[in-house]
Amino acid sequence: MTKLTLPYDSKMFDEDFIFGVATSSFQIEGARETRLDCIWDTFCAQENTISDRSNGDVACDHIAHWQQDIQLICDLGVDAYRFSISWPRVMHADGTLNETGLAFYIELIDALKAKGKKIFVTMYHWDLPQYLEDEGGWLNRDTAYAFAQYCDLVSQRIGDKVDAYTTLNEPFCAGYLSYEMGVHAPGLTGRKNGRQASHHLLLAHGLAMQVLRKNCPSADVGIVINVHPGYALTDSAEDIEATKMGTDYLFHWYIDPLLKQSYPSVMDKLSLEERPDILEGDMALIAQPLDFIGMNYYTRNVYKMGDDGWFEIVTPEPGNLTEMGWEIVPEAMTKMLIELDQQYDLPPMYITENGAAMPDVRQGNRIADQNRIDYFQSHFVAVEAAMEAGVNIKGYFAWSLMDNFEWALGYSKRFGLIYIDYETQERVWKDSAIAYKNMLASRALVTHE
Ligand code: GCO
Repeated sequence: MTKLTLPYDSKMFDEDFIFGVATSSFQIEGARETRLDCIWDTFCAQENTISDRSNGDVACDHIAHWQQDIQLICDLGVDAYRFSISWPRVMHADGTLNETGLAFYIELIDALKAKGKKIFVTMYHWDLPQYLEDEGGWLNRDTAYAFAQYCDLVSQRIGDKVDAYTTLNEPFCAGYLSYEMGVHAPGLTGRKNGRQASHHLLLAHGLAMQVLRKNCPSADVGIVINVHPGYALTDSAEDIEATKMGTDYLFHWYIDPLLKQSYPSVMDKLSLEERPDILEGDMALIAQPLDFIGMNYYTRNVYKMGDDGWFEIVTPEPGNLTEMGWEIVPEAMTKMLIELDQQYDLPPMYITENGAAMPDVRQGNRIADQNRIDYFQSHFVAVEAAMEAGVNIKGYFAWSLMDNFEWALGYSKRFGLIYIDYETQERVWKDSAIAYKNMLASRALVTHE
């Protein structure tokens, strides 16, 4: 097994650079009977939504195994744990707190704190309570206010125990994949739906920023977005135009409102009926000052112009792909980080997710995932190169602590450092977990001047 290494003088070895692991509530928790239903429960129960027809009822049964999972986090030697709070676990449908649900997170946070871990809490990783979806979900503007209220009640209680709050994880997925493409819960389609849901998500972010800042003055507050750097299939003017359209529509749509108080000009290509309803003052509300921005990076998108004058994403050729069919292009990560730094007045950044699904095979108690180690290694080099170029990156979180429910692909894709045997709930260290642990331990040998 080759190791994960960083050069001795790596900026990622700086004392204040944080390494972590990340998860999300619906993907790991299970124990569905102890919370309200969310849109993913409903979606999973429909036909042809989840490739292996699975659901989140049990998942990694983290609610029962959380102490063991904290021990894994400690044994890995990471500095920080990024997880999300399940809205339907901590709130009742009448808008009051569910004390039992909240007690779970308080115990989890206190135990992590006692071990000296930094806590990065995500308030929304896509598990919208079904009772809110019944009222229109993210198509209903009131959902943004309900989100702010949930953030208010929860943060009054966990307040400054948390080092960093993230309002939303990936509004692109929660808006576009869920309300426009229909591939994520609640499975709606249409441009108007996607754009409107995305706008309300961003509005929810702005409202929650204000609340979290007020309640938790010593915590950092920000948002996590996913980035897909765009590349043109050919250097034809059409493909270059398609790349700009695609990148604007799928990526800048979610970052421009935060940092520039506007939507990108691809909005002009939409008919009036397809554009989101935006009320006066919304854009200013969305563009709250951020303490940090989290970037989730996995791959790039290659675009070509479609016959209808709209962009198309080109499926990558077989070869250098992960199990998701995603192309492995670490240099696109460096290029994108540097370009973003030039294009925007960015707050400090974290890489809040990066990792790979691989065709893991368990042989006894060994999972020899050299391919995942190689993925991490090449992306460490990519982050390092961006930092060398002057980009302010404060930390890196591997996705994911353990194998989990990969949304529409169910349990068929494994992203974990730790392998989960879903029959027995046994946790098994993959080679990549051992390599990550060893790399983190090697930091102790580095002296800081
Ligand atoms: C996302 C989510 C994670 C996914 C991961 C792999 O980026 O889509 O934050 O929940 O599991 O990214 O697809």
